[in-house]
Amino acid sequence: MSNTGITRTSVHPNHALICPESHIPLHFPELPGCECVVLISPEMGAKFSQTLIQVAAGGIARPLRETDETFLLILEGSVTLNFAGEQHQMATDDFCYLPPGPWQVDAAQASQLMTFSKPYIGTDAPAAHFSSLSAVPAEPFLGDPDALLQVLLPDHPSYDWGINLFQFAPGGTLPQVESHFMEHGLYLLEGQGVYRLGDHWYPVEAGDTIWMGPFLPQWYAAIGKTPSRYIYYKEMNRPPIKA
Ligand code: UGY
Ligand code: MN
Repeated sequence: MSNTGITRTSVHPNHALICPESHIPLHFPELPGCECVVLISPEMGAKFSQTLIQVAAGGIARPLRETDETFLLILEGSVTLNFAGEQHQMATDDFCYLPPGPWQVDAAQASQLMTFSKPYIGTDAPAAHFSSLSAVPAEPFLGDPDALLQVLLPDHPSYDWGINLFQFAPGGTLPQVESHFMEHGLYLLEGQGVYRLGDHWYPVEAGDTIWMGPFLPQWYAAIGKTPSRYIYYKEMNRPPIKA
């Protein structure tokens, strides 16, 4: 993009759109060979973090905070994930849930990862869970075949979050303008659309990140000639802080 001072990135007290042209890669000493872009973090007002990690061949990724639980998706590449003395080979579209504690990713080739992370709410975090996007069934959301939902994590109250994937046919929409206390962190994997966030309507496309704070009115319409897909985090199975 030419250097005109123009960006679609837009940050507000209760929502944010973070676009690739405003990513600032960081190097953390604990993650040798990694460039990290912190897309969403508590500095913004969120109660979780969402991070894009570009691992060079031979690089090592670890939790930035071992007290956090992590959801990790391989956006591209192939890595070995070491957890609790076991090695898991993971490639593009594979994902895992990791409870608080140490883990390590060794990248044999350049790979791109995305993580959601936050302190676990409760005392008995779920065990680690490994799967792949293609292994999870897609169901019509509220009966609409143009909005297919994949629920990526097991339906169990020990999980204090849900990570889901939506696929919209061109012209598909969220069936209502939602407003709920649960936050979202969202990464658009494919396609394009228009996201309503509060009283703003944003054109969005693959590579964009969205933070939605509590009760933010939200709605999505997929436009373009190809399907659009986004992965998102939401709080689950826990009451509001003050019910
Ligand atoms: O699960 C959800 O709240 C979802 N329907 N929200 C969203 O996609 N913005
Ligand atoms: Mn929602």
